[in-house]
Amino acid sequence: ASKYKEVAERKELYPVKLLEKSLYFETACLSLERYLLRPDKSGIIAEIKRKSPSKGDINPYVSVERTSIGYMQAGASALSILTDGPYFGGKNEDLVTARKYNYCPILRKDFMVDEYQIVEAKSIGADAILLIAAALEPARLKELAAFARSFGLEVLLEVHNLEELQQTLCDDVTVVGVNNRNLKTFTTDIALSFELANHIPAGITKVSESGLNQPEKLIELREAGYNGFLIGETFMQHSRPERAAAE
Ligand code: IGP
Repeated sequence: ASKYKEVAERKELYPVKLLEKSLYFETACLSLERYLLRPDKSGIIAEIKRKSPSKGDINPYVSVERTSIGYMQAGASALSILTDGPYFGGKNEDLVTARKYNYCPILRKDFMVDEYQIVEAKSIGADAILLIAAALEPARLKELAAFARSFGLEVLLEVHNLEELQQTLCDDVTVVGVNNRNLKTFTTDIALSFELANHIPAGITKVSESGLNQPEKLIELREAGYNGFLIGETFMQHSRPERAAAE
């Protein structure tokens, strides 16, 4: 609910008319899906996350420049930048910074509830947005997905179970992320990714999200059909996350 208030406040400060002047509206988005499927890349979506509700501070003073450049040098396929302030200590400027130094798809990671945030995502240079099935009515999620597509932004649809998947999958979604983190207990279990793998239609690009801390598991997940691996904490808990990503 606090997101709605935050969005209303920003709308006042930076009306859509102003956002639309951003030069990024003249730039085509890079396809997250295409980068995940590139055979010369790892499939890793490397995340910048300063803190989280489950862990508290992880790396509050991280350098977005150094970390994002290092992630890409280490072979990441894409970047995930948390822009939510209250829970994750992120900000829009983090994405702007990552954009400035990297040529790769960038996922804006936030709780999207309003069209305004999608215009904003495009205006700061994002290539893809996250839509969380657990946080939106299915019809509303599909509306937001179509709106995002109208700007060329790709949608990563995040699900936690079969029901969410079946209710929200639509033509505007090309990438589905299975979040291994249980939102009630905050614990992660990769078994969920293996369970849901066969229920995601062929032709949809599959991403496993959260709790990925063993290289062997990425290999197993790839064998199960996953092309993408969203990794935050495993990298961010190191003082130099980009070095952890290179290992
Ligand atoms: C990364 P982890 O366990 O590697 O730090 O997880 C990512 O999956 C997680 O940050 C995430 C997230 C989200 C954060 C997944 N979905 C939605 C905020 C909102």
